[in-house]
This record gives sequence, C-alpha cells and structure tokens, in this order.
Amino acid sequence: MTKSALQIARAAYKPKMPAALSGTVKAVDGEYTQSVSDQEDIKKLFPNTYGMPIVTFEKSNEKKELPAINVGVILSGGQAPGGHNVIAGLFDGIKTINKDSRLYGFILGPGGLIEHHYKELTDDIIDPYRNTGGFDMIGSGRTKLETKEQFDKGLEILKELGISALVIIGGDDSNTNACVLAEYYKSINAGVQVIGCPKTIDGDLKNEQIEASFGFDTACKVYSEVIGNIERDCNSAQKYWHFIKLMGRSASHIALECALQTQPNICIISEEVEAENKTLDDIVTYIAGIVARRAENGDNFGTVLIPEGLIEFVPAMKLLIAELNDYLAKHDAEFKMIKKSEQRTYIISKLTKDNSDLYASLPEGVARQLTLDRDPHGNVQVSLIETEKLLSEMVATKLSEWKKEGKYKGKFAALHHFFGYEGRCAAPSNYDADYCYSLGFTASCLIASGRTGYMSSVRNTTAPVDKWIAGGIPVTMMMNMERRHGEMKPVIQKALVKLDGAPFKAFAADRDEWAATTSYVYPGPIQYFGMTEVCDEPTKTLQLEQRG
Ligand code: FBP
Repeated sequence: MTKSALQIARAAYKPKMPAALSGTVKAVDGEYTQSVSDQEDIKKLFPNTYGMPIVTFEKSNEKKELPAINVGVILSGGQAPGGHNVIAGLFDGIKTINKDSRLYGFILGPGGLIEHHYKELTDDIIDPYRNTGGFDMIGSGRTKLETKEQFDKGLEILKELGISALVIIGGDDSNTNACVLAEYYKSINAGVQVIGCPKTIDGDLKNEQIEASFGFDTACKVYSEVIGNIERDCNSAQKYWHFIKLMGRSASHIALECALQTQPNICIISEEVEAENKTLDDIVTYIAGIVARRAENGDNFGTVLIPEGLIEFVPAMKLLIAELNDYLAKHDAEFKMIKKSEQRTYIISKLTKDNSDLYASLPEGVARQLTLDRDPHGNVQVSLIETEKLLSEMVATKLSEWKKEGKYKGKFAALHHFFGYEGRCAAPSNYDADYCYSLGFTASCLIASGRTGYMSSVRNTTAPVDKWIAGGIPVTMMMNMERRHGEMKPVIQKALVKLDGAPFKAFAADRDEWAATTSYVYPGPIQYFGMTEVCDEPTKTLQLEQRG
C-alpha cells in the first residue's frame, strides 16, 4: 500500500500517556454515584449497575500476575479521528496485563457482534493503523444493540471466542446501549464485562468526569483550517457571503469551537435560539441585519457558521419534528407506501393544526428532508437538511424586501458549504492521538479491575499528558429519561452548549465586534511535529471550560 510521507512519519509517533498508567496500576474507588436525574427510574432499570463508585487509577508498587484475557472491541456510529488509537491503546493495555491476552474486533459496528463477523487483531493488523484517522481497521455501523435476542446472539460468539470483556467505542446512544448490555450480562451472570469509550466529533458526550469525546479536537481543527481559508478568500475577493454548515447533529459545540478559532462575522448557536424562543424569521432578520450593516461600510462579504442541528432547536420546528418523529415511528410502513409526490400532502393532512401549517410553509426540499428515514436511534438525519441554503435563501428574500423599502443598498451573493465528512476521518491531532490511546489503555485497566457498566475516562487534559488522570465513570451516572421513538427511555444526557459556560460567554462577548469588523483568524492546518504550543494546543472550548 502506498503511503504519504506524513503517514510514514506519523506511524512512528508514540502516543503520550498519563504517568499513572505506566507500570502496575491500582484502582481507587471514589464516591458512590447517582444518575443526573430520574434516579428512581434509572435505579429500577439498572439494578445491577446503578450507583457504582467512580474509579481512579494510580501507580502501584505491587507486582501482580494477571491471567490472559480475551477482549472484543466494537466501533459504533459516526467516524471520529483517533478510533484506531483507542484500539491500539486497548491492545497494548491487555498485552501489558498478560502477553497472551487476545483482542477481537467486530466488523462494521454492533452488527458484527450479532452477525458473528469478527477478526482477531494482532500486531501485524494494528501497527499500520497507529495514529491514523478513520475506522477502517474494523469498520463502524449504526446498528442499535437493544434487544434481548441481539444480546443473546452476541453472547454466543463471545462465549465461543472466550471473550470476557467487550469495549464499545461510541457516542451517547451507543454508550447507553453498552450500559444496557452490561446490565443484562451481569443480570444473567454471563461473565462478560462491558466498557464504553466516549467517541463523537459532536463533542456532546461530556460531563464533569468526561472532559471531551474524542475526535472533537481534530475535527474542529480541520474545519477551522478550511473556514480560515474561506475567510481569507472572502476578504481577498470581497464579493461573497459564505454560509457554512458544520456537522454536529444536535449540540452546537463544533460551530462554537470553530467560531472561537476563526472569528467569523456570524455564528448561530442553536441552544441560544431555543433559549430565546427564536423563530426562523428572527434568525434570518439577525443575519440580514448584519449583512446590511456591513454593506453600509462597503463590505458586501462575510462568513456565517450554522450548526447542523439548528432546525431542531427552533422551538416551533422542534414541536413539528417531535410530532413527525412520533407519527413516523408509528406509521412508517403506511408512509412508505405513499407516492413521493404525495407525501407532503399526506403529512400535512396528518399533523395537528400548528405543525401542519408550519410544515406547509417550508420550502419543498426542506419539508421532504424532514421526513427522510430516521437513524436507528430515532434521530432526524440533520446532516441531510440543507439549513445553509434555507437560511441564505430567506436572507436574500428579506434583503430584497429591505431594498424595496430603501433600507438596504448592498449586493448579496451567497455560496454554500457543508463541512462534516471532511473532518471525521482526519489523522488525529496530537491531542486526539494521545487522548484516544490513553482511553483505550484505561479501558484495559477497567477490565483488569473487574468493572462493567463503566466508561473509560481521562481527565485534566489541558495539563501536560503525564498529569492526565485516568479512571472510569459508571455509565448510569450520566443517564436521564428521555422520549425516544415515542417512548420514555433511559439515555445518557446529551451535553449541549451551556449559555452560562465560559466558551459561549467568550464568544458572546466578541461576536458584535466580529460582525462589524473583519477580524478573521486563520488557524492553518493541524501540525503534528514541532513546537508544543503549535502542535499540542487543546480546543479553545476545553481551555475555557477548564479555566472556569
Ligand atoms: P456520532 O454521534 O455517531 O459520533 O456521529 C456524529 C455525526 O458525525 C453527526 O455529526 C452527524 O449528524 C452524523 O454523525 C452523520 O451521520 P452518518 O455518519 O450516518 O452520515
């Protein structure tokens, strides 16, 4: 296989690890835990895995001989830079426990477990993937692991391969399912531990103990590089408004981080839109107002960042989507029988009055996109909704009205971009390479200390790596009850952008100036080799959150 010069050099990179993980490790139990809310419900649903203590790993002088273990690993959901390093860290970790330990990768996500598709991961297989992006070593998938039949089918292959621990690398939904699986296997004394690892570029799987989901750092740096390039082009040609939609299904962490890195003229934060009960027209008026003010200074150009999930946060749209989700969950087969050309009219006839009126008012394309298949977790596939075009079209209409009224004299030409897939498989930054390797290694320590229903956690990651703190967090601690597919379900609480949090406040303090002036910052490409301040800087979000 031909490799680029960077790939060859990068293969030799040795990820840095928390000092506590080198040598013998001991597990220190902390406080017993509770779920973030709905404690009684969650406790009832997870009688065997609820309330366990937080674990921290510390260096130990005790030398312990541990038996070899067979471990399975699954990559679940969307790709995120660093997944291969989690596997490498896990592999090195279980080999440190006992050199005869074995690792099996299930192919193409949780489906591989159910369908018994796997391969043993040996040095020969793992080494070429060290420090690389992508999930292609074993592939990923979005099959939802949720039924007893699936769990039992999975157990058959785990037993056949003598696997006593399974590591599921995934986002909030996949880790929720990992916990349900841990609970089930414990309840039937299956002898299989289940450990989760926090993955998602979206950055919304985080809390007091889980500082960041892996991949967020690299993906944001890739998007910020390209946004910076667009800003420079924009400021050079001075003739376009660039509407840039950024991935992140629900939360606006990616858009916010990219705004902090690149200082665009406008960045919409979905969580603020929801909190302030904004309508689509409010958002359009806000953007058009800035376009008009810049035009007064002769600046008929600019950049607008739009979070992928925005549409679901506009309160009226949220109600519409919730009703659509419930309706389509119950009448999916019937809906699929309706001719494409008649689906819009069909939906209009089925919804309640307000939602029906709103649905009818949406441009054809967006209305259709809202009824496309949900993902296996019941989420609208927001990456398929062209919010950037919807907004720029509506801004253009508003500006032409203002022109007629003599309120606007500029020129408005828009270009559209969507950055998502471009960043999800990038070679992990040093931060993600180190963080992921440490998460994988920590998972091996959780396995060795007999834990199940835990998520691997590495904290204090704005400090030098040797000071990072490794441990485990009971997954039930992060759960609450939410409505999914029309039913109340226990799920890990999504971390949305906090409007009273330091990253949002830093953005809000400067955004008016960025709107009026042209204060672009050009972060440039990720640097893998060189000065630590250029190569190892964590995200602005994390730095601001840690500063408090
Ligand atoms: P995960 O939550 O599984 O990590 O996926 C995140 C994400 O990249 C979102 O940002 C995006 O909305 C979605 O996946 C796209 O889904 P798909 O990979 O199926 O196209």
